[in-house]
Amino acid sequence: MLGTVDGARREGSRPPDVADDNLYWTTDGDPGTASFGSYGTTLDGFRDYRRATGLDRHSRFLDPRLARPTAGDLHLRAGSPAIDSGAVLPPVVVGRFDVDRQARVVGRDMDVGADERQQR
Ligand SMILES: [Ca+2]
Repeated sequence: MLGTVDGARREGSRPPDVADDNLYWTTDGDPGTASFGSYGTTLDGFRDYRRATGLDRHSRFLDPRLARPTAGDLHLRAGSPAIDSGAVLPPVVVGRFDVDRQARVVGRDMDVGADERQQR
């Protein structure tokens, strides 16, 4: 659940200045086996990636509790660590609606990712 930084994409030669407050997960749930691509280099392991890049200081590696990811349903289930833990960004950056064209903020804060869980 990582967004892109337009400036970094244009630059193309260095990692983004800011990547933080993300939620990462792999199908095996092991942060040590996660691979992170960074401008031609692959870094293995969540801890090593953060150490090498200085990015994602406050990001977490947790099961996001997606509804049915193997069926392509990436909605958040109750108890997801993504709920109400998104970075506070203005609507001009994230829009007013989530991926389902529903309210972008429900509850205390924005959820991490494209979906905003509508049920409380
Ligand atoms: Ca929320």
